[in-house]
Amino acid sequence: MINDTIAGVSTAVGNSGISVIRLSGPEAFLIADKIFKGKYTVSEQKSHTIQYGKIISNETKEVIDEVLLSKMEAPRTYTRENVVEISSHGGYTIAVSLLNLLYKNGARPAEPGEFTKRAFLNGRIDLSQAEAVMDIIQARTQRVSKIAVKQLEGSVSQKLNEIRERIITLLSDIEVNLDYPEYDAEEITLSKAERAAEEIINELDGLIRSFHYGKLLREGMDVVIAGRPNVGKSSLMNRLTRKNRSIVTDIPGTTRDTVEEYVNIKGIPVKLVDTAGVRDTFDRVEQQGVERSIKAISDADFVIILIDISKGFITEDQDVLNKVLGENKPYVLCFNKTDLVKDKQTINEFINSYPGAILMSIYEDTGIDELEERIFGYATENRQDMDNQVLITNARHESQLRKAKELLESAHRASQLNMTLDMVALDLKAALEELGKITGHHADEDVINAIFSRFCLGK
Ligand SMILES: Nc1nc2c(ncn2[C@@H]2O[C@H](COP(=O)(O)OP(=O)(O)OP(=O)(O)O)[C@@H](O)[C@H]2O)c(=O)[nH]1
Ligand SMILES: [Mg+2]
Repeated sequence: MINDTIAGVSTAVGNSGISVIRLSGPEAFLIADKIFKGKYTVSEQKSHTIQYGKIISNETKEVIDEVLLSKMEAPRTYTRENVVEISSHGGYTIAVSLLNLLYKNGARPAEPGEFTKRAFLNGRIDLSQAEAVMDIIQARTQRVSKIAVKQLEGSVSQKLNEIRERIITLLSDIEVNLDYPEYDAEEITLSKAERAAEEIINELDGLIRSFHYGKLLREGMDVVIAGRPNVGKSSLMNRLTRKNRSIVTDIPGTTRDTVEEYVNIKGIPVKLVDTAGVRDTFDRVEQQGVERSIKAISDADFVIILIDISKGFITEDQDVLNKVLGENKPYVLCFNKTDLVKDKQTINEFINSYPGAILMSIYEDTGIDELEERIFGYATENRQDMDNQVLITNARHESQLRKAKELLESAHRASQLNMTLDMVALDLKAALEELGKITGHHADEDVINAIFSRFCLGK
């Protein structure tokens, strides 16, 4: 039972137009009444209305600020508890004095994520929805926030409940057979279990597969620009970020370290990494840069290999390509500086020898759109329709789904091999538990605390 009242600033700390201080718990109205003077007391005020008034220190009688106070009576509130929100002028010092006043009058400082945790503990949302709240706050592109909002509305929870429901139905069939063996032959129930398990595995598989796209959307994708020196890597970095982020000169070996910058490519958050040109060198600084380039390639989700078409595809280019192939990374070849090649014949030969490569001139701004399209295409792999499906974006959820799938596979094997129904039931029950950890039906306290501690204060 939660019996204390918490308070916290829900807006960003610093100077702003207004700041909102939130109180939640059984004493919220009583505590607010001790420091608020308006036309009505907070206890008298109608629920879900706002009133104007003053915050007055009950020790010094000093007016702290003039405010608007919203009253929301349980259970129709964010936490399902009595909630008061005070909108004050947005200065840091005012927020601090107001909070201190609330603490002196019986509230306790809210921990990070504690308001949302209460919404979870009071049964308003499940764990996957609470995690979606944090994803909405942290979303880097609109595509990501759209998916998080769907999860908050319960898309993941609904899907999981459907799957849990199917497992429960199967389990109850098995229980009936165990209790009344005269009802059905055990083999019939076993073959029923085999089919049902197969269907459930397919459902789980679909969700697990959606995580590839979901993860890219949520965490972004690391795209590395690689190539030998002087091919235009830093120029491409600057063009894609629309900033003068990297130094560009005609001296090979200009970039000595990896340079990172975030960009939004058609709704996919991308971390672009410009690297030092890869070549054999005796310069010790450059050597270290080259080592970093190679490390960047091995950490990449996708590699852009840039080639200077006016110099042809030379051994050093092949070395870079071999590194990328050796790491088994998805990549695209871009032949840059086409503006320097006047004869069509050479260009055509390149296209024929390297199908799928992009012709590019950063000077003439050609090939850039095609490159962005290619990066987006890789991230989504024709998965745009997935925006409208249930999408797993959370690594914790994915790992629970995998555990549940393994247990169902074990149940499937057991029924296939005509083992006892008891053994099948055991696996199914364990799978239910693993799924329950996603929504919080079965989550243990440590997991719950770890999840909410990553929230920001006041949420
Ligand atoms: N003609 C032509 N020159 C280009 C093009 N793109 C880049 N350059 C020039 O190529 C030279 C090298 O460009 P950078 O972007 O510094 O090349 P880099 O690959 O980062 O080189 P390192 O950092 O030394 O590895 C500069 O003089 C650029 O202006 C292009 O599309 N056409
Ligand atoms: Mg460079």
